Amino acid sequence: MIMNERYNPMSLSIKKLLFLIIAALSWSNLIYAKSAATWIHSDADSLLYYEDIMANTDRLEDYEKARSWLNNYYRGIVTNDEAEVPDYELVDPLITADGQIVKDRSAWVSIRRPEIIAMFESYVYGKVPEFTYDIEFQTRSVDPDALGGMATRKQVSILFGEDNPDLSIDLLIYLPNHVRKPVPAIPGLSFYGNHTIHDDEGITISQKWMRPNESIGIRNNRATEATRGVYSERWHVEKLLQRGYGLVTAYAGDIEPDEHNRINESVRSLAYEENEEPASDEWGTIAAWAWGLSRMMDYLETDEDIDHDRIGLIGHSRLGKTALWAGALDERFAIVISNNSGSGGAALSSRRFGETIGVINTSFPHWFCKNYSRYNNKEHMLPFDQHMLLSLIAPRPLYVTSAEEDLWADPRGEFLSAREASPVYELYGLEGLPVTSLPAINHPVMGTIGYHIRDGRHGVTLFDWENYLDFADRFFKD
Ligand code: GTR
Repeated sequence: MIMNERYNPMSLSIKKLLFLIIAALSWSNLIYAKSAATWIHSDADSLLYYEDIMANTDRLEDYEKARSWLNNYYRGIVTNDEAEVPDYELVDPLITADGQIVKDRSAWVSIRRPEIIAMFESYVYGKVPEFTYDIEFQTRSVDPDALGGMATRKQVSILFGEDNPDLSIDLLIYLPNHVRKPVPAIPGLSFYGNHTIHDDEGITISQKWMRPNESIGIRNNRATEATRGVYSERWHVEKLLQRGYGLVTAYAGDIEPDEHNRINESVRSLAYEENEEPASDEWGTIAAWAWGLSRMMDYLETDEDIDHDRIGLIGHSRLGKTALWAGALDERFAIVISNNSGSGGAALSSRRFGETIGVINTSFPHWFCKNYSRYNNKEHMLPFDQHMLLSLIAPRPLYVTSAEEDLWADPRGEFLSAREASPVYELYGLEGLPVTSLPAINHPVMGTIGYHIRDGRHGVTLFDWENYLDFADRFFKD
């Protein structure tokens, strides 16, 4: 006999039983959830809880919630007070992992330098995986009579093959007309495109995705004509040209857009299958930008108007962090200039002054490799610090700059870092930083490491440029 379940008294009581079991379970779950909430009462517990979610969840909503909780938490414990800087001890760049003292250049080059690079690759910026790619340089335009005849303007695109039609690094190059070629040149990336560095109408306006910024005319994540020249006061193109230097720039977003989860529009996509993600020790955005700078260098080495041995790299802020990492890895950059690079750049992390590792990893989770977040709030466990990044530039000239009011970037921490990189320069018989205590405001000091702290805020000024050019002249001009 076929029974209709709905009318079967036996089945009804089973349902009731089931209902009671489910209700009891949910009730006990409620209690459990409540006690879990009480259990997650201390910041330490919440930290573990949200760090775990941020590292492991696939759900965007949960990720964002965890990221925002962590970011608020880490920002809440930031200090700008010297009295609150914890005791810390810096790792000696000249003692190897197994405790040997590095006494000469050959031990530095063959043992310690590679050890330090490996640490920064595995725990900070991430290593570039092995991959092959096509590369091609295409000259888009040359104007020998730019800026009223003062300069030759070239626009050249670096392309990555037919399979990647949307990927291009578009270079803008100004070369001084009044000096004999080849000229020394200063490459550097920009935040919002080539057309922002000068109001020269010959510069192509970038059509790439950009971070929102109404105040400079970015609409719907795209640059507009209103964006032309908005950052000219950061670049001082004419000043560089007058001093006999060429300027080479590209938009950082050509290499990778500065936003979490835009890896598909970036050079990093060249290394992965669709939906494949970088491993925890593989490159983040800063390392991708640095890789892009090396591809720009590949082009520059083919340009006969530029002296390939006199190319000095500059970067400001997040792009200052990038310049340091690119300069550390790629020794073709003959000088490296870090302008207000701060946390994850020149500033020491263990001082925990201004922006900390926890803050930066939760504000910009894409910048570093995933492993870097192991040191959120755990700076005392770092087996290295940023002075060791600076030491990788040796024996090449390095210039570090701070701004007095830019406490977020920890001016003193940037200075100390430059000072603590000096012993590696001394191994080469060179003077690193010529002073041991923070110089007065607006008083540059220059050894093979140069440093100044200028008055004012985060930014790049004419004063900064004048000192960079004076510094470059010491090494690039007879
Ligand atoms: C800030 C960030 C800094 C610095 C700066 C910039 O928001 O906290 O590390 O890189 O951006 O790039 O302008």
